[in-house]
Amino acid sequence: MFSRSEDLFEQAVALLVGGVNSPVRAFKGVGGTPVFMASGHGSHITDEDGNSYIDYVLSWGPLILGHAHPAVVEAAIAAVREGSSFGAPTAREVEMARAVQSFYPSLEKMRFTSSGTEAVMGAIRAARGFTGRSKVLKFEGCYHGHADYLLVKAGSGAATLGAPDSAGVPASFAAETIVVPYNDVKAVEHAFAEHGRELAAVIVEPVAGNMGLVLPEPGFLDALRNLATHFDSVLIFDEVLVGFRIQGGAQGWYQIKPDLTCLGKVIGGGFPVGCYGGRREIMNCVAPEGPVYQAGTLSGNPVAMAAGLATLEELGRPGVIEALDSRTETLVKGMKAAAKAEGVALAAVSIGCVFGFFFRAGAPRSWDEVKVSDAVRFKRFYHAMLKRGVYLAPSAFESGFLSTAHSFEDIDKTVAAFRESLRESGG
Ligand code: KE4
Repeated sequence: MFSRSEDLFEQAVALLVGGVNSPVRAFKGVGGTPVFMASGHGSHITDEDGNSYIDYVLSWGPLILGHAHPAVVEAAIAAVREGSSFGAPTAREVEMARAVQSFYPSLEKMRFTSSGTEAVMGAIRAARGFTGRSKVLKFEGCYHGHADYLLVKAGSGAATLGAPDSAGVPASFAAETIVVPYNDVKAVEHAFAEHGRELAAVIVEPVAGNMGLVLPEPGFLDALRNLATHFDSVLIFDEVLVGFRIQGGAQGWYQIKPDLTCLGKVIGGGFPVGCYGGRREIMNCVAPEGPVYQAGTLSGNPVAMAAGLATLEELGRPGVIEALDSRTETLVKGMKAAAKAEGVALAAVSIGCVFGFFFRAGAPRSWDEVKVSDAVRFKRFYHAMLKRGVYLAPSAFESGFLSTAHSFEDIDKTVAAFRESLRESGG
């Protein structure tokens, strides 16, 4: 079933660290050989052995229209035919900024980058430059890319590998980062009481998608907003993962206006992209307007902008996002019903078109509650689903994503596979 992937993996590990170009792809969280993908169309992805899967990873979120959507493919081809990069300003970047601002009005001014990590680095540096302070408050289990000072009790691949605190990060860097549990208002109040006037920024995934899917409890985001305002710290919403997957973004959904927002994934339509932006007076600290330097050879790349614009155009069509949310709800309802029928303790959650599930009773509120879910069972379950043609993130600490290409037939098949896999992975 996977002989070509096994052969390729053997070659890959001799050349690429762990055989992959991003750790979470290495299947360390689920065991076995990573599946090498060859193509994707709509809601399906096909591996090098010809096995086809309903894809809920979607390149870790970007492919909200599914694989190889005609509008995105045509836009990218048309763009690349006119040149792949200029290292000069282009009309498309202006058009893209206007499109992003129409979805996210809080981005008064913005800057495009080539990854979410760079967007977060830019936002943090702008906050430090604007406030003249150095400390940053983050939350356990949240992942904001691989910048040194944020690889402290991080989620996603760092949590999957059991290395939430990366080697190679000088203690002096980590010392500038204060970490408290997600959803713990008392801990945040305490951190501000102790360090408030030293805090340049509070960065949060307003909906946490990198420890599985953990939703903010009522009052949590309000507390961050009020405390950041009171202590003149910059509130940064990292919406790289949930951006455009929740109507109005997490900031619109929960009606909390951050000072800066980080975006990525969806706005590149599958091409390298990131974006940070927000209050004009903060963003005007960034070069060439101000003294905070941030740059990038391929920032605002014309092909990525074209693919992103095509994506946002499709997404903005009437009823598209609502239909996507409704299918996501249908999927999660089916998961819950399957778990109930099989007598399995399962917490399944969704918001917009992002979902997550945990082998435990009750939706977790924090990393401490996530990490006690049954990750061993998840490993057995993961391979049972893979065998049945459903491709999930190879980690218990990631979220799942739907696209506009996922049909109700896909969802029915997924729910049937879910129930069989619960049974098979039991014990
Ligand atoms: P990138 O540098 O990977 O484009 O974005 C970093 C990032 C920043 N903020 C949030 C909330 C993110 O989720 C991410 C990246 N997400 C992970 C998956 N959860 C990327 C997958 C990977 O690392 O291979």
